[in-house]
Amino acid sequence: MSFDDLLADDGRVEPRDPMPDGYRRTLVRQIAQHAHSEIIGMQPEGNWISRAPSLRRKAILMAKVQDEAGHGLYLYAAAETLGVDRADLLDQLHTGRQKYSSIFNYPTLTWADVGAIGWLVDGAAIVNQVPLCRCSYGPYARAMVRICKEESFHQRQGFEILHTLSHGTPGQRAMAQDAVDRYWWPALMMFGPPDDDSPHSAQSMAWGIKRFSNDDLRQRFVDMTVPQAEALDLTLPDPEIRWNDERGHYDFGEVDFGELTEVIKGNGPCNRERMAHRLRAHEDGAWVREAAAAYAAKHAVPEEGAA
Ligand code: FAQ
Repeated sequence: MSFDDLLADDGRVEPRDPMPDGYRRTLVRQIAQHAHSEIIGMQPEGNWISRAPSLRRKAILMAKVQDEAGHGLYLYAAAETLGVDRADLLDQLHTGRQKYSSIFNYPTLTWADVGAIGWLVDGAAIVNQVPLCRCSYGPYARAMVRICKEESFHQRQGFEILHTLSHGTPGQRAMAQDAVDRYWWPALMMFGPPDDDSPHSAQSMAWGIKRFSNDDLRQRFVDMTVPQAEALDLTLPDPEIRWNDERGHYDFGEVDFGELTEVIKGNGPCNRERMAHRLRAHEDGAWVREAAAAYAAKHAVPEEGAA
């Protein structure tokens, strides 16, 4: 079946199928950015592992951060099915030629930020990623199924942290509210620029890579989150949020996309720190990559038909 017929039939494109160069390039760009986000996304929460308020919270947080590493690895593996090399993708991240999500350039100042990341950042990630389980490219879609299951668990974990804090002492409650105040707008920016300013959306939707536009997903996230904020007894820092009966959605205030542009350009509060940490970790891990390569060379299974 041709590429166009396959898409028209809502089929899945597999690695050896013919595909236009632009489709392949778009997938590599998006999957690599997604993988990089998972890996850099370990840093803000990793910052609290040694200071988690109890052994139970520490064990849960370590498991969550490890899950993010796993997500990065499935996604690099999905990108490799498109004929690119993982080392090359990492090099593009390290030299600033490939992006990662803006959200991970914000600091985690208090323990409540770990709750806000779980609730809002994983919550936004789920809204964005559930439709990607139906992405036209098979390996990406299949990776997303497992990732979404784990992200749902992460989101509940963040909600539970905030619920405990918001029903705790006045100081804990204030800490939870402050975290939500700082993370709300950056979470809305995760969905990308508005549809009118999104250069890739139309083509990505035509190719069945993205199933919904950035603004549609942002609205879906607001609609899902407002009732959850009520359940937490916390407020969202936007006085314009109100139910609109006519639209059947919550209205909300204007997102500062100027801030998103600045963060993407490298001028967010933690961009430099995140990249410096990432580079250091990569250099420190050189011996592991060398050992793995030496082991693989020693134990290589000869290909069928080889002498
Ligand atoms: N940050 O034309 P569009 C997670 C870039 S969740 C940085 O709209 P597109 C889980 C975009 O790349 C976070 N850059 O682009 C977790 C493009 O630049 P380019 C990761 C952004 O691709 C939770 C340009 O702006 N999730 O990690 C952002 O159609 C907790 C124009 O934009 C994914 O990556 C941004 N927010 O739509 C981990 C999901 N927004 O490439 C740890 C998959 C846009 O031309 C802890 N990705 N840009 O140089 C997607 O769904 C899409 O790529 C979008 C952007 C929606 C992000």
